[in-house]
Amino acid sequence: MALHRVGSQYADARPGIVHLGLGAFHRAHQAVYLERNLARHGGGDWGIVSANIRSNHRLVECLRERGRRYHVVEYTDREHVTLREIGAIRETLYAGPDGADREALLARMSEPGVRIVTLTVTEKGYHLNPADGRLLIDAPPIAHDIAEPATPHSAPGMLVEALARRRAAGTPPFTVLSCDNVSDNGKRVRRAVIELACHRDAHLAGWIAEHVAFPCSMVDRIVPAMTDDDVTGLAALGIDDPAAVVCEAFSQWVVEDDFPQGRPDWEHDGVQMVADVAPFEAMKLRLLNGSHSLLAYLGALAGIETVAEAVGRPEFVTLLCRYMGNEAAPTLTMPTGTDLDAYATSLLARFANDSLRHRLQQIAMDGSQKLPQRWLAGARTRLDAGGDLVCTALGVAAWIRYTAGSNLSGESHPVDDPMAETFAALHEAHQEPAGLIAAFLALDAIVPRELAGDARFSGAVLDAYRALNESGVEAAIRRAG
Ligand code: CS2
Repeated sequence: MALHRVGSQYADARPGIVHLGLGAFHRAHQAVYLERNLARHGGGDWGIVSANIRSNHRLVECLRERGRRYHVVEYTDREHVTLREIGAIRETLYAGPDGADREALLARMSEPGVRIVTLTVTEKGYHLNPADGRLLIDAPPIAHDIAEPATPHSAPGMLVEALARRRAAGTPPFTVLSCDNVSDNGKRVRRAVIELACHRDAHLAGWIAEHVAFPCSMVDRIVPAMTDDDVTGLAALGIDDPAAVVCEAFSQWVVEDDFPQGRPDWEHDGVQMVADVAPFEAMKLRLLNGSHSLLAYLGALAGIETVAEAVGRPEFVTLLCRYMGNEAAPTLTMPTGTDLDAYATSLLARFANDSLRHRLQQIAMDGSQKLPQRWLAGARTRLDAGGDLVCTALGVAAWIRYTAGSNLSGESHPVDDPMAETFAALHEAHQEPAGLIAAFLALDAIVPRELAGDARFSGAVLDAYRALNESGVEAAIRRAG
């Protein structure tokens, strides 16, 4: 095996970025770009203070104990591995509900030297209605933050409180950069923050609307949750690092260039700084993430465990080609020169990387939050243009069947989704496919009304659902094309 090692060598870096959501993705994506930046400058102003606000206290402690250094293991394939040591995270904090470091985090976010706050809190961490982007004011963390804004529990609450403190101190605001797989992520987090601020003080909300920049960004790197096999693989490389992350070699970050208080010179670190992220975001969400979700639900129903195993089956490759080429790509308007066929081909190669164990169950979680931007927004465009939607409808049918909590052989799996209880109640109430499909499509927090009301779409989902139950995943895929 060819192992390439890259150490972390600069002496120090001042904290210029606070990050909310110290998960595997942040460690393998944004922190790697910042590591490159700090290495190039021999340190500088853009060290990261990284915090968890909801879960994983243990990781925060673990990084603290290890001097905040960890490894990113990038697999091009089984034979080519790059091992990076990362030192860009200079401080880790846990500001979960017990409040341990909450004040320390808010104090950091209020420092003039901190000019950017980045987020990977997952789709559900913004507490927005997935279908229309309105703030869910009854969600417990948001209700708490409306009642007690100075001790926030949610990500939008943290942002509002820190911005209020900066405003009161006459400190210019930070720029807010969402790095989650949400379409228009900057606009969405802006809306969440302003709506929440309105509950507190209209002047604060007005100040945020006028002075705070919320650029959009598109992030891409496949970073599966660590498995026991990964840990064994690392031990074979001589790495004993409980905070290590394993990922593919590919990485992309496209960022809207709107940072009034300054930013790292990311363009020299491989970040694409652009005027408009929207086309890149839609391309990635619909082609990559949309394909992932197709594999996740159909694969899980067929008892398949990982992405690489699924794309090892010809019927899944045919399905993805058809979905990307006929249903997703035609909904995109890309800058001239973008080669969507080449992008789709590169995705198939990335999915086939069997040095990663990317579990379908991981991708299948939180479907209620993911499907609107992955499948449903494009499906509306497609129907408006009079196109067909067989693969998307099959995906939706598979998702509905998946939420019953078992695969087609009757083996059970957990349904990990903020709406899991609603799904269970719908399955309980509707034994007949027609009623069940109608009830799921009527969930307007997920399915846009125009789409649910379109008989071509609902008919296709019902047909696909019946085909799945009657003849199984492989036959249902064959039927789709
Ligand atoms: C995946 C993503 O879990 C999921 O839903 O589709 O995490 C995907 O691996 C990343 O967006 C790739 O950039």
